[in-house]
Amino acid sequence: MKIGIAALIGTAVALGACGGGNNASNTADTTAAAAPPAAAPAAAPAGSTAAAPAPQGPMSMPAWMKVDKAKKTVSLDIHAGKTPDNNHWNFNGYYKGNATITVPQGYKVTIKFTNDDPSLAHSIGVDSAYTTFPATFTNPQPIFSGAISADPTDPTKATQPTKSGTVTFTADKAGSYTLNCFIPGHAMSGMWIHFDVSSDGKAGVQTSAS
Ligand SMILES: [Cu+2]
Repeated sequence: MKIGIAALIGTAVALGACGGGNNASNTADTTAAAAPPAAAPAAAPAGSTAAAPAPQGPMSMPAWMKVDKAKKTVSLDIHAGKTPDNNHWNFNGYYKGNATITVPQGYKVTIKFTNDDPSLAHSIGVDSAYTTFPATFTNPQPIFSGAISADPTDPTKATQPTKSGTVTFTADKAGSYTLNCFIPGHAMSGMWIHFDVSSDGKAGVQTSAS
């Protein structure tokens, strides 16, 4: 995953340098030179999906999300392949960034992750806020310690159909992230949603109108 991030940063820097043409050229040159040139070709694997804009709708609290403000805990009941949408490659029916889960900073989050896809294994974890996803993840490290399901990249060992597991972590850093599957090709094909950690106590789910 580190390679993926470096590649994405490299691309962003390159795009900025190309599109800029302004008085920041010295800075851009310096930054571009610092990025490893080898990263560029791997930046945009064929078929990767561009990020959908984060949903701007009202925040609601679905039955699958429970927040205890006194205990500072959030429980999420998330099913991979809950609907047939996107070839079952979805979380509670959401995919390609068409939902945002927001939890308050400092809360302990427990995800009960169940795989309803009849045929394929899936995984879940909190990752960087990608704009495009790599085809494969190598030893992915979640944003928060523990925030990833077991054997997340291995189709034979990740969460199998009808199985479930629990992912527990503390959302100790506010920001915008993604919740995605790490099986090769899945996130790239849309198996991801937004995951925000709020610094102001906000909690809930927003979805894009469809
Ligand atoms: Cu998957």
